[in-house]
Amino acid sequence: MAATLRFDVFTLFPEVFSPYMQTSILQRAQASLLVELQLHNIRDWTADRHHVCDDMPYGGGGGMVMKPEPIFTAVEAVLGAPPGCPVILLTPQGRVFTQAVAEELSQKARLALLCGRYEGVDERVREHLVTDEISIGDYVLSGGEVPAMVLIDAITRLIPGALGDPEGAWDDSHATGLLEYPHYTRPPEFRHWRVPDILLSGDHARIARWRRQQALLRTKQRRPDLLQKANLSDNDRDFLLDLELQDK
Ligand code: 9D3
Repeated sequence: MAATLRFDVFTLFPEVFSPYMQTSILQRAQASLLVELQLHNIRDWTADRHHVCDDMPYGGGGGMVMKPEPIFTAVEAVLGAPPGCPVILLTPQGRVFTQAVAEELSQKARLALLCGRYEGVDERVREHLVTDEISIGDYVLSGGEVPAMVLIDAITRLIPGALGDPEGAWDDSHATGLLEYPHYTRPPEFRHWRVPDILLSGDHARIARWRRQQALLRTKQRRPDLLQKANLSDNDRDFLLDLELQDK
């Protein structure tokens, strides 16, 4: 089988990707040719003796800006001009990455991920090379490498066959729109803390109902915003109404 999704990552720090890409799910997805990852060091595409990738901002001010030439040269050498696939810039100014964005991107055959460093990239890269800009949330990181790994991880999990268990992706909290119910494993008692009896009962219908209610309770307590969009049954709504009455 051919690779179903190919990532081309353009970065000044390719070495930070390898250890994470060797962890179980990502490693297996690559071994089974469901995803392919190619790392490209932008510095390899500089034309000057000192391999300079950054320069001072026109107009002054602090910080440095990534130069356009090595980025255009790298991306066009690997993907052609114009590139025939999305070129995603990881930037604090992008649209926020969500499970819905991961699902959208998992449909593509190839994705180029461009990791910014310093204060950012020359605006001509955004205007004439980049097709999409993504942020992973409102906090300040040092560059786009960790965000690129976040995308690769979340997108790879959505490729059919990437998880050992074909049901695996379905039960994920953000796939159902609710937070997860609590999990327990052996031993049944640890430091006098017991696993809830219902989980030991073998009554699968009651267990399923308990888990659903725990998921609803947690979501209401911690992420009430998620309940607005969640797919709720009449039973779910009854349970949530009861919670309001009891004020749990
Ligand atoms: C503190 C510097 N900021 C104001 C002058 C601008 C800024 C530039 C570059 C802030 C962060 C970065 C580096 N971050 C990323 O490249 C980045 C990022 C992030 O910081 N948070 C969430 N998602 C992303 S995606 C890329």
